[in-house]
Amino acid sequence: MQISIQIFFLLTLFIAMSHPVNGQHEINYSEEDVPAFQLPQLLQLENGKTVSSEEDWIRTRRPEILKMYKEHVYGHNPEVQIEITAQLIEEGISKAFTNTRRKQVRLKFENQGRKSEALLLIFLPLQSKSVPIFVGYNFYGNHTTCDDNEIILTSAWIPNKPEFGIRENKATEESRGVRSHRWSVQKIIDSGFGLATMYYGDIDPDRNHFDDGIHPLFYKKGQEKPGDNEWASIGAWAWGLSTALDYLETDEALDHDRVIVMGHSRLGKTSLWAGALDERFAIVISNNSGCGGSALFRRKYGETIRAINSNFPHWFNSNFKKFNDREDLLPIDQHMLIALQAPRPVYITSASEDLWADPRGEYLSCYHASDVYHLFGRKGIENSVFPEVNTPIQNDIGYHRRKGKHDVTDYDWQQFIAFAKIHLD
Ligand code: GTR
Repeated sequence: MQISIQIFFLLTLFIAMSHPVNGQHEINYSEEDVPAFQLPQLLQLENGKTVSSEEDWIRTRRPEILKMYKEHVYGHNPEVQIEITAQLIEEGISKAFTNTRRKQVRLKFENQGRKSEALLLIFLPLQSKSVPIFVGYNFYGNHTTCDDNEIILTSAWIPNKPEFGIRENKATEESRGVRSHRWSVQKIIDSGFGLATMYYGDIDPDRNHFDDGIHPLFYKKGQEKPGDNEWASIGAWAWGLSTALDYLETDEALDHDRVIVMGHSRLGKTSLWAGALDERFAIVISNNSGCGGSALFRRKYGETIRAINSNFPHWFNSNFKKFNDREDLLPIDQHMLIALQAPRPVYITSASEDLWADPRGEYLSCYHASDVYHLFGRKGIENSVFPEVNTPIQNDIGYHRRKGKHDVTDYDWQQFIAFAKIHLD
């Protein structure tokens, strides 16, 4: 008896160790262990008919896919209208760069006595009209994106990062410029583009709370958190990008038809979702976005649905948790999210060492999305063979796999600028 209890205990321990909880279990990094899978049909309507024209796609298939994403993954954005005001609160020549103008705008959100606000930082070439502009979120506050001392510190909650001088969840002077390597501001300006950035936590702090940020402004009476099929954090961040775009469209210096949304990692998932919801974004760029971004869920390589839902339960809607370990039951996969950008140019990147994000899965999504681009007479990713590192493809679907780690580098910006120049000129 004693022995069998011991064996039972050991067996339980063994099972627990091979299936650790908290989303870290069964992470696969071997191509050989990628399961055989079938992707949901991109070009088959729910009634079984095949999509064969642009019209079929625009009128029927695209709305079908968008609805599935809202229902099962990122959530429906609420239909409530809130009050939004924008105020230009600072303007000047930036001493951190040459030939660069800076503007700072406070966006204020209000509904039924609840308030929240965000700071939008804009850099523009000094002498210019009709400037195309990149817009994207930053992770630690606008002041971390460069060494410009005039940038106003956010008052929103920030995750602590002692090595950046961020303690007690507050922006500090010490953290100015700590993320400047990720923002090639001078290069962007010298190439004739503007850059607008906003701290994503100004819209919704990245923590598993739904009583802060923008969500509570949209609640019905008595509501305390979003419903199972409603937006979570990625949905809110995507909404914030559209709100920033509403403001940019009022700025006469900008070309409103050439606004490019760019995001990295969780914010690259967000840029794809923002581009799917809001077709005013002329180009969509998603850098190293991995699981829930550009990577195919069904490959189960690197981060999985269970892992992401365990570590970040607030990113996707509650319905999405039903697909933990059940990827095959999802009615969508991420080639469809990329296809939702069509026919606009979309650029996806991977980093060679960023296996958690599944670089090959990110590439294959682009490849499988291409049929929709073909409907519009555009060129997607035409070859399923994984390209070498640092060999960008600049078709209407663009892609590169940069050598190195999960990050945004000057090399990435060089390709984004080149891509924008090819497709927007
Ligand atoms: C990781 C997460 C990824 C990615 C990344 C990031 O921890 O698992 O999906 O979003 O964070 O945003 O930096």
